[in-house]
Amino acid sequence: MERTLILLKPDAIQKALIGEIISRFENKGFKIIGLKMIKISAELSKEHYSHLVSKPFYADLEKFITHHPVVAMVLEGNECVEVVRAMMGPTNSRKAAPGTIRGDLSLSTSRNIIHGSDSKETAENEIKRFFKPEELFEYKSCHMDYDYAPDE
Ligand code: DAT
Ligand code: MG
Repeated sequence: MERTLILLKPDAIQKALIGEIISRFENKGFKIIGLKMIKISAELSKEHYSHLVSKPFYADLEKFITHHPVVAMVLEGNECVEVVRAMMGPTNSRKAAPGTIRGDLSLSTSRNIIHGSDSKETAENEIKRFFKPEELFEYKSCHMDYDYAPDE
């Protein structure tokens, strides 16, 4: 089953949106198989945002993401990488459609509430970066108790 890494960024936590966002993923049908609050180190930030370290906004991004707690989460579900990216909306929250997480909860690009892996390959690397194998859990979810669709 496909997995993806989510970070609820400091702005989501400061705006008391943790429950709101987790509810969206639970309601959609994704299974939370890992969940924790962490502080990201400068080293981890540079690794996670290696595609952005040379950008002019990187210093602000690193300061923002390392000075405050974030919530890290692994979701599991059919095609969850792509579905979560659609639920998030694009990087610039002002361009994100109403109904998406960024579209409903932010007006910003640099403070855009949430990170979600952008491909299956990235997701595998990011999950290993943020979670030890023993921090991920297998359990029976309520979706197994109803007559769910065969592709669900
Ligand atoms: P995404 O988070 O949608 O995958 P990304 O990987 O290109 O986008 O960038 C990672 C984060 O870096 C993004 O969520 C917010 C910040 N960022 C990206 N482009 C930015 C910009 N032009 N100005 C300020 N911050 C930016
Ligand atoms: Mg990205």
